[in-house]
Amino acid sequence: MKLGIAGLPNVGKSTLFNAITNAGAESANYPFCTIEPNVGVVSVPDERLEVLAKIYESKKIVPTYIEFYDIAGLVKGASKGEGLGNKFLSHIREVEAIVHVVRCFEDDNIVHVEGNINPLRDIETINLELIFSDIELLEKRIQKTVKLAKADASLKKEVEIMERIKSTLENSLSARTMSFNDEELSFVKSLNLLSYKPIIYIANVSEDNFSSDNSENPYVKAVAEFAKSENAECVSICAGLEYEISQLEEEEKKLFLEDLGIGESGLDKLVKASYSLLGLISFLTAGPMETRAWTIRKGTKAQQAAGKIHSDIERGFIRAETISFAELVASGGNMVAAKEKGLVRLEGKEYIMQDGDVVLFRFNV
Ligand SMILES: Nc1nc2c(ncn2[C@@H]2O[C@H](COP(=O)(O)OP(=O)(O)OP(=O)(O)O)[C@@H](O)[C@H]2O)c(=O)[nH]1
Ligand SMILES: [Mg+2]
Repeated sequence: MKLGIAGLPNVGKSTLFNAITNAGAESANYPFCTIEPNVGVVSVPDERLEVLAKIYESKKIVPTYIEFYDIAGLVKGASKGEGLGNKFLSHIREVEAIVHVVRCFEDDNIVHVEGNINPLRDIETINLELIFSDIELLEKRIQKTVKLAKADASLKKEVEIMERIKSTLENSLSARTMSFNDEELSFVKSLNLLSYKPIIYIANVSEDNFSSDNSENPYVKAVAEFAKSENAECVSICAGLEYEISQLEEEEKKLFLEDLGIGESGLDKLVKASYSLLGLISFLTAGPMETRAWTIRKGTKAQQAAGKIHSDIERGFIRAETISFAELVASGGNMVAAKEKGLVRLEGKEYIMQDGDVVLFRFNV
C-alpha cells in the first residue's frame, strides 16, 4: 500500500516527504536533487485511538501505517526518456496512488524549471507525460492482444476497451476521467495505467500568506478546480512550513498550530486523505494491553479482517462482536450498557466491515 509523491523537479516533493516521514531525505534548491526514490513509513493519524485507549485503560496505542515514496521530478519529454524520465515513470508505476505536488509558492530564489509559477500548466505537463507513457503501453498491448484474439475471440472485448482508453488519452484526458462497468474494471485495473491511478493534488502554497483556509488563493483555486474535473481531491499545504512544524517537539507543535489558528496540520489531513484514496479503512481492537487500528480494504468481510490479526483467528472464526466507535462513545464507553441497549452486534463471517468498527473476534482453534 504505497503512494508516490510526484511532480515537476524542485517543487517541494522531498520537503513534503520529510515533513510527513521525518526520514531526512535530501532536499535542495536544484532540480533533480532526488534520483533514487526515498521510502518512508507514516502512521495514520486516528483520534479515535486515544479515546478508546482511555476507555479500555490500554497500556499502548498502535496506529496503522502507509508507505510514501519520494519520487524524482518529471519533466516535459519524460516519456521519451528526457531527464531519466522512463526510469522515474517506472517508479510511479510501482505505487498504488499518486500524490501530485504542484508548486503554488512564489520564491524567486527557488528555481522553477519552466521559469514561472503556473500550476495548471505544470499539472498538464506531468499528466501528459503519464498519458504518453500509457499510450505507448496500450499500443504494445493492443498489438499483442489483436494477435491473440485471432485464436481466442473473448479477447476482442479487451481490445475494444483498450482502444476506447487510448482515444481518451489521445484527447489529453487521463484514464481516471473515464467510467467502466464492473466487468471492465478488473481488466482496466490490471493494465496498471499511470493516468488511472487514484490521485491527490497538493497545492504547495507560500508561507507568506499562509492560513488554514487557502481556498481563496487563486493558485489553489485553479488546482482545486482541476482536481474536481477529475473527481480527485486537492489539499493545500505549505511544505516548507510543515517541515518546520514536523521538527518541533509535541508540546511546541500544539502551541504553534494554535498560534496559526489550525487545529489539524495539513499533513494529518493529507495522510488521512491518502489513506482513503487507497480505498483503505480501519477497524479497531481495544483491551488493557493495547488499542490498535488495523488496515483493510473497503468491502472486506469479517472473516478476512480477522486474518489481519492472526491466521488462526481467521481459520477458527466464530463471530465478530462489533460496535461502531460512535455508538460506543455515545454509550459513555460502557460496553455493558451498550450490550444492554443491543448496540453490540454479533456478526458472522460474511459481514462487511465498516470503518471504525470496534471488534472482538470469537474464534476456536
Ligand atoms: N519558500 C518555499 N520553499 C520551498 C517550499 N517547499 C520546498 N521549498 C524549497 O524548494 C527547494 C526544492 O525542494 P525539494 O523538496 O528538494 O524539491 P523536490 O520536488 O524534491 O525536487 P527534486 O527532487 O529535484 O525533483 C528547496 O530549496 C526547498 O527548501 C515551500 O513551501 N516554500
Ligand atoms: Mg526531491
